[in-house]
Amino acid sequence: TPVPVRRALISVSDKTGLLDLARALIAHGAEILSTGGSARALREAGLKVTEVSDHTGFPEILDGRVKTLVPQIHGGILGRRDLPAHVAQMEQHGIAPIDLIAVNLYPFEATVASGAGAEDCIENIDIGGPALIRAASKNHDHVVVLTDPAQYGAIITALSEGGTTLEARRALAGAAYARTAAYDAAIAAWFAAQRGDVLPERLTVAGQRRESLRYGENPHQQAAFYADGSNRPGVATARQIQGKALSYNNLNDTDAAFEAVAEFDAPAVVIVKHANPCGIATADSLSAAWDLALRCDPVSAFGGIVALNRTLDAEAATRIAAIFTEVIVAPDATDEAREVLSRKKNLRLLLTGALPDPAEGGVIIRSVAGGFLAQTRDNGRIVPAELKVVTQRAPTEAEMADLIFAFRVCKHVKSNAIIYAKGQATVGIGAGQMSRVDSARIAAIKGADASRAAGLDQPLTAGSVVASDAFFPFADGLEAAIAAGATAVIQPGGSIRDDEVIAAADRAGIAMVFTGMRHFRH
Ligand code: 93A
Repeated sequence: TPVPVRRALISVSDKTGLLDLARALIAHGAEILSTGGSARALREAGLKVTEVSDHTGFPEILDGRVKTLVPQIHGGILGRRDLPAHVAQMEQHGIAPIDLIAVNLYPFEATVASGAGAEDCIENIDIGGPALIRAASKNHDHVVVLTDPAQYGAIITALSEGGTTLEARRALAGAAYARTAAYDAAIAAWFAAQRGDVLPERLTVAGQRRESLRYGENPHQQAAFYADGSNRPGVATARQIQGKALSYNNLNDTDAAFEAVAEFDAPAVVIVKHANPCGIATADSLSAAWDLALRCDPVSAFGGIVALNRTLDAEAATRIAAIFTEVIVAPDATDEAREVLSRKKNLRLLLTGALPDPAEGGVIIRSVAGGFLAQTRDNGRIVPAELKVVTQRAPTEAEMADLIFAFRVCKHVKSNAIIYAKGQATVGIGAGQMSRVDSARIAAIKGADASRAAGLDQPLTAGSVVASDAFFPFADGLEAAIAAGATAVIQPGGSIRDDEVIAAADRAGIAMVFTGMRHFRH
């Protein structure tokens, strides 16, 4: 049988939906108890409310640090209505039962995200709120616990049907403990970060489900998308303007594409398939960059994910929409560009508002059997001044610009990664091979295919530069690149056979630079 609400406690920092909830409670005969700010908001809306301090006869003290941490409140929440001894004790101490609490917490996460100082962050650690939530959740046999305005609607409906069911209260209790766990996880992470300890002894990963996905990588897998509260610009901050719902694979690929495109300052386009770029270019305009990115592998680009690093304009939108594209992601889009894309009903357009900072820190998580691996983000970025020329010939200025471009691309291509580039555009990408020499060969084959598709008599890799995400263990990978026509090479260096590799480069008269930094991506 549904349980009605005779007395409710409302104490919320986020006042969204507060008045609708309170009106419904009052309409169904409930008395409302509330703390300072929440009570004020209710009174100002003309609703009848009792201050917690009037109810308990004990004032809010210590700047509000102790508002609800009193026996009259916690006894009213925790007392079992089905145990005569509990009922008797509550009566003896003048404790009135509280049947519903609506509590959301001091905005600790948002305060940290705003860059506030330590004192401010600490003052935003809520103590009384989690205590209320945990108490009400424990006694969910009798008490409803609301921790999120998104939950109010269903409860307002339940009230009009006579009260809440045990099943509903149990679901809310589970959600409430997940919320307080995530809250404490955020606090623990903040303390660790204060100590400069990004990978602490205990690491709790918390997330808020953004959406349930139709399935995972495959239809027999369940999946959901969680946001971690960091608000890093990208899939988690994106607004979907049009198109079908995103799939798990779409989100994964969109993330890869958007992280990659953020590496470049000039107008840039990244086309991703199966988490690897199949074309990346920068140019004077997005539409020119699109043409170059598409040229790299027009076959693979079909059904791809396209990321752009600035506001999408109508011309670029028109060209991209000319081929089948699953997702376009950009910081923003002009009205004209949106109009162009609106004719492609299934195409998803995501606007993120901003670009992620590739140099930003942060922790990356990947699950393994029995646990997970955590590492700091690969925010390494090579700078020209730190590159070491190791061959007799130094790269020309144009070669140097392409070498830096190609190595930035490497960071976003699965290992073993070999990238041919010319004129700030990839012209051959070898990704995810178990041997580096195979990646070099595949990249050259892709380059030859692209050249044929573009109707060129000379392969695009002729006169290109080549980047390798890790050192060449033998000269063979380099020789494959030389055979494809590369004239300059960028690689981390550090192999015990560096001398052989440098000698092979010198024999061919090509230039080579060492970065001293590797970009494995697995
Ligand atoms: O300062 S607290 O840790 N001590 C308390 O006793 C307490 N009771 C409720 N924080 C406490 N709250 C929190 O106050 C609630 O979780 C809510 O976020 C906030 C609502 O305060 P107000 O109604 O004054 O805006």
